[in-house]
Amino acid sequence: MTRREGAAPGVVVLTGAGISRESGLSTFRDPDGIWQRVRIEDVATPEAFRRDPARVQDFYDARRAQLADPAVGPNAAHAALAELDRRWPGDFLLVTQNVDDLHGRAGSQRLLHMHGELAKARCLRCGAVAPSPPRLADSPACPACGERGGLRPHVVWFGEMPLGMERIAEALARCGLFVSIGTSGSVHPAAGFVAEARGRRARTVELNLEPSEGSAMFDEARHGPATRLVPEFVDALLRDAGA
Ligand code: BV8
Repeated sequence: MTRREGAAPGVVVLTGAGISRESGLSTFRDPDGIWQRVRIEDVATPEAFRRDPARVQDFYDARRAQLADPAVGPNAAHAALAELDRRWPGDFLLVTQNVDDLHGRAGSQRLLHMHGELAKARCLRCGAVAPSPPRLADSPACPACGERGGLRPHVVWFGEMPLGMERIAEALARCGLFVSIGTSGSVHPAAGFVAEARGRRARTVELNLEPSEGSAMFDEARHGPATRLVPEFVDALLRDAGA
């Protein structure tokens, strides 16, 4: 990466469940993945929540409880992206599909959770978003309006509009480098971001354990565990930028 006229290009990073795999969290579509154990239609759609709210709350309560496990924490890939955020001299945005809190705990600041966050709950009555109680299945009261039993996970289900799409579109329109890390490229609209970046002549790089569904769209693809690939990539990027 050479610096253009002294201005560092804008960087957009997209992450998926693969970046949290070495922290002990399951991915979705690997052989031991979450969607191999439960069906999306049963736990991750508004229809599922209307049909059987207890089952959906239990599904997210169990995943939220994992985040409280002392054995689960940010890994070297999360830490490297937080360092890139701190030191990159140009525009930077980390867009994550993940609902875990590991990027934030690693120190990432310019961070956007496009599929929401397990650690937050949203009130169906007043719309307030606040830190989630450990278990929503117990129908806790909304801290803003006091309504009991009206809290849902602040997570984007299938068929719901992802969060921050305007900010993401602006960042992709301005970026000179798009890096996709730990995602199978099977969920839209995130899977389409590489095409948007290419359309703006950005350099596109995939760092993933194995080729994703969209691998052919990337200028460059490196395959291996994120805890090895991401620190290496970030070190080289910062070195080339003189940052
Ligand atoms: C919407 C939160 C419209 C919930 C999630 C176009 C074409 C086809 C379908 C659609 C389309 N447009 C819309 C759709 C429908 C749908 C969709 O994409 N369906 C797919 C399944 C076909 N999309 C939607 O419904 C989206 N909404 O479009 O709304 C709209 C418009 C107007 C008004 C209203 C609505 C919403 C999608 C968001 C759903 N919520 N997450 C939760 O977490 O429970 S998405 C879900 O998949 C996951 O949560 C995850 O975030 C996401 C992506 O998965 P990945 O992160 O990629 O994980 P995966 O396991 O698949 O892959 C892991 C990768 O890591 C693998 O490649 C593996 O090799 C790699 N890996 C493993 N270990 C490592 C590693 N890499 C590095 N190191 C390692 N150690």
